[in-house]
Amino acid sequence: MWHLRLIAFNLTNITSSVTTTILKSILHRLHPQSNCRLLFVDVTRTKLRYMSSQPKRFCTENMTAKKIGTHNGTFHCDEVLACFFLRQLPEYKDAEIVRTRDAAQLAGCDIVVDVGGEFDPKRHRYDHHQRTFSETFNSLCPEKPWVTKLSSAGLVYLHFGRRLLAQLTQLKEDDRQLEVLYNKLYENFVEEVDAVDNGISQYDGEARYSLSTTLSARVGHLNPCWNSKSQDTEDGFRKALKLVGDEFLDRLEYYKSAWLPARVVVEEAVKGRHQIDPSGEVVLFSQGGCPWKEHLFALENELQVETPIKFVLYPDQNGQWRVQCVPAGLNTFQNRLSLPEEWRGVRDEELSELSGIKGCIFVHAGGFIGGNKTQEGVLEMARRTLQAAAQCPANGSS
Ligand SMILES: *[C@@H]1O[C@H](CO)[C@@H](O)[C@H](O)[C@H]1NC(C)=O
Ligand SMILES: *[C@@H]1O[C@H](CO)[C@@H](O)[C@H](O)[C@H]1NC(C)=O
Ligand SMILES: CC(=O)N[C@H]1CO[C@H](CO)[C@@H](O)[C@@H]1O
Repeated sequence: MWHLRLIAFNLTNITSSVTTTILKSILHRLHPQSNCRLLFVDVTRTKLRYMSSQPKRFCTENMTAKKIGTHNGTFHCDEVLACFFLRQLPEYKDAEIVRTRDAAQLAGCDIVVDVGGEFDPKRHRYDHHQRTFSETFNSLCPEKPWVTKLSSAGLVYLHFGRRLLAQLTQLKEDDRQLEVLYNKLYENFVEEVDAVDNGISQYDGEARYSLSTTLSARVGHLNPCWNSKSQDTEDGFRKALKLVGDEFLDRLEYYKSAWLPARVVVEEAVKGRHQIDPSGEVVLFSQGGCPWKEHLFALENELQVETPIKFVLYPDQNGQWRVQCVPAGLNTFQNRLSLPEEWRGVRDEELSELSGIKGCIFVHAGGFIGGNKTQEGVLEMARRTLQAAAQCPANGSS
C-alpha cells in the first residue's frame, strides 16, 4: 500500500471540511486503495514563499518537514530515546519534535510517541500509557523472548529497530548479523529503559544498594529541579537527546566492532571442538581476551551441541595458557564442571607434582580457572578433570 500525501495551497477561502471531502474523492479516484492522508500547509506562514510564483496547485511533494509528536513537561528516557531512534531514519532525519499534550497539535504530527493514549502502528501512534496496553516484545513478536512491558522506546525500537540499525551499520536488513545486533541492543540497552519507565524492578525484595547512574536516572536529572526558577524543559530535552544518542551509538559501535567479531571466533572454536578433544567438551580459542560466554551459550543452542562444553582454553597476555570453566549460566558463578578441589589454590611445582602435569602455574582458589605454560598443559588439566568427573559424577559444579 502506498501513502499519497497532498499539500493544498491557497485554501483560505474554502472551509477545510469541504476541501477535505473534495481532495479525498480526487485521491480515491486516483487510487481506490490508497491510504490517503491530507496535510494542509499553514497558508499564512508559507504564502510569501510559495504563493507568489506558484498560485493554486496541488503538489505531491512533501514541502514541509515531518513532525514527531511527544508530550511536553517532564521528559523521560523512553520518549527521548524513541525520538532519537526516529531521527536516525531518512524520513524523520530533519523532523521537528513537537512537544505538547494538545490533541489537535498531536493530530497534525506524522508520528506520535509516548502520548495520545493510542497504540496503532498503521497510523504511527505509539503510546503505552492507556489501560488497555500490556504489550511486550514477546507479545508482538512471539519469536522473541522478552516479556518486559514496552515503553515508547521499546515500541519504536520494535517497529523501526532493524531499519535503524541497517542505516547506522550499513548491514543489510536481512543479514543474520543485523538480527544478532537487533537482539543484543534490545536486551542490553532498550529493555532496561522499558522496565524503568514502567516501574518494573529487576528482582523481588529490597536492593542491597541503590543504582543511581542508569541512563534513565541521568536523563531524569536533566529536568529542571522542582524549585528552579525556570521550569522550561526544552534545553534539558535537547541535552537528553544528545546523551541517549551518543550512548546508544557508542554501544552499537562496541557490539558491532568488538562483540560481534568475537562470535566468529567462538563459532569456529565450537565447530572445531572435536579436533581438540574427542569428548567435544573442550574448545580452544587461538586468541585470548575475547568476550566468549554469551556467544558460547547462544551457539550451543543454535548449533544444537548435545554435550555441554565444560572448558575453554586460550593463551593469556604472557603467552602462557589458561583453562577456564564454562559457567552454569550467564549470571552465575557456578560452573558446569570445576577444576578438581585438591588443585585449588596450589601453585607451580607443587601443583605439577600434585596433578602429575608438568608446567602447571596455578589453579584459582575458586576452581574456575587455571594456568599452564603450554596449550598441551591446559588441555591435559581439562582432560584430567573430565576423567575424574566421569569416575566420580558428584564432583560437579561448585
Ligand atoms: C504543555 O502544553 C500544553 C499545550 O500544548 C500547555 O497547555 C501546558 O501548559 C504545557 N505543560 C507544560 C508542563 O509545559
Ligand atoms: C521529503 O521528505 C524526505 C524524507 O524526509 C526528504 O528527504 C526530502 O528532502 C523531502 N522533500 C522535500 C521537497 O522537502
Ligand atoms: C611449559 C610446560 O612445562 N608446560 C607443561 C604443561 O603441561 C603439559 C602437560 O603435562 C606438559 O607437557 C608441559 O610441559
